[in-house]
Amino acid sequence: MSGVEQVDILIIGAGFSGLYATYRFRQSHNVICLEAGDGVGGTWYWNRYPGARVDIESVEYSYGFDEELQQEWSWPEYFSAQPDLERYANHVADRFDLRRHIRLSTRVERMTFDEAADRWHVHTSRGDHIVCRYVVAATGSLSAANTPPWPGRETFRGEIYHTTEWPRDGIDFTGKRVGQIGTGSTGIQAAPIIAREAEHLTIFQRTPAFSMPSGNRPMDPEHERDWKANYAGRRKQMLENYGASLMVRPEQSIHDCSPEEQRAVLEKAWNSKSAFQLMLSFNDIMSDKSANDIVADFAREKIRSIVKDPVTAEKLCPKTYPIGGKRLCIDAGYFEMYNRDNVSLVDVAAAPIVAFTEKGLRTTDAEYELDIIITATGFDAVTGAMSRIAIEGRDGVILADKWADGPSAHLGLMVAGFPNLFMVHGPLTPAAQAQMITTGEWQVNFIGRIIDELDRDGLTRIDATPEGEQSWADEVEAVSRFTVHRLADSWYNAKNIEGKKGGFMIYVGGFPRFAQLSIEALDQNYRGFVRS
Ligand code: NA7
Repeated sequence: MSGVEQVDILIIGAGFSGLYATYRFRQSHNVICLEAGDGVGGTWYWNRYPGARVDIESVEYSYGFDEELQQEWSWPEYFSAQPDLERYANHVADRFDLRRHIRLSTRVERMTFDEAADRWHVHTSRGDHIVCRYVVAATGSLSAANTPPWPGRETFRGEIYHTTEWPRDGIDFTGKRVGQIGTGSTGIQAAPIIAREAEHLTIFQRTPAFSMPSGNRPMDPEHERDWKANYAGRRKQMLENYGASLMVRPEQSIHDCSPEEQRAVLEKAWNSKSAFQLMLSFNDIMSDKSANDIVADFAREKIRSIVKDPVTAEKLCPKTYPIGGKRLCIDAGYFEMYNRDNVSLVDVAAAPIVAFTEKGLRTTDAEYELDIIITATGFDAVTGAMSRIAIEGRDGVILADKWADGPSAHLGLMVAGFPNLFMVHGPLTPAAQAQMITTGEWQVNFIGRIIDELDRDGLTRIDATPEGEQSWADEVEAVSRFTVHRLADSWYNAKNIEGKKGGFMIYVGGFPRFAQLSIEALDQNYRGFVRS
């Protein structure tokens, strides 16, 4: 036996998009799906930190490809917790008999394109060598951990965990002095739960976050029945909205309202039990800085009214970027947590962390003694997962080198010089701006159309052209000019990691425009692509 396996389509990742790709492509092709984890679910497999929960309603954040699945599955809460999402991923893998195509605990390490044969050679951590016609990379936009660069990690006598590499058996915080670095969506979810267990929790904050209460609650059976009676229409409607969700912006400008009217609308949104409603209160919050300022003032007022110590409250008030400029966080008792005696806040923007020490963490002005350190420091987002695989395309070009100054990808789908390699939720797609499961299904179906048409036309290769990449880069840049995202440093624009280059990592023109331009490119004789 040569040890070399042959398949038509190789899928990387058994997260929600990878699972659907496995389902979709095995109907017409021979497929294999490789997954680094020892279970399916991707994001919802790895992120098992306490409080991990989706911030989109689960009736929306779920698959729409199979009506029976929609009808039989029940979400226990409005915003599902990680264990329920992981359970759902496992259910889907079993129900559709996907496991026989999935190889777990198998990390793709290296891939090379054979130009003479139009085949990818894929090598894994377990020594597999698989040759395939197409690769579908469903590697996730938030899957490569961003680990703080400080020296001394090996000298620390306690334990260190990144939130996205959480041990399956959990962590016992009882009686422990815990330090948590990072106050993004993840940190804000985890901290209140850790605080309840730990002897003391010290939060190391570089930038304070805007957050609104999630309003999560047990599923109302009437709400569930209503969704189940209308799923087909609603899924279709979702794809017609900016965020591939039924959450929509009203027509009204904040400037058309009196201060009293503004306040009443914002107060209603804050208490709406509908995450993100605050950002959807008026039509201009995300595009007009002066409109945004009014909402940001409102959110800061809320922080000051919740946090009793005025010095702590002031430190928690974001003042350097617009609300929603970084993704709005959704919390369950985050600001209230600072009223506990066993929680303290350290401003590491004023005195940055410089090292791990034997006893804990050292900043420029103090040392903090800790038993457990949690790094809730986010991700080498969007490009990290692909750049960490040695992907060699045409003429020996390595993908990470090509992306050294920032990612390029025509329609966020294909990189010129890397034929037959498709990305789902790749760089320059509406990742995180649009509900990921539904748009992942859409992108997999779009890739399906491309492969079917290659087969139909007797062709074996598709590549993006440099002109295609440039036209998409221009579109990504043009639409980003109209949003307040430009005014915040975040993983959206590669500014969450020192030294990382690149402009806008995601497409902020909305899902319908993204989909329309993608379809038009194919309809117009594969504009921006070359097929052979
Ligand atoms: P985020 O949103 O990137 O947040 C990471 C947090 O970690 C944020 O507060 C960062 O501060 C902080 N951070 C990162 N590096 C450092 C260093 N070196 N020193 C101090 N603090 C640091 O990641 P999340 O995991 O919370 O959320 C990611 C997405 O998941 C989110 O957008 C949702 O879509 C779901 P900073 O703000 O950069 O100053």
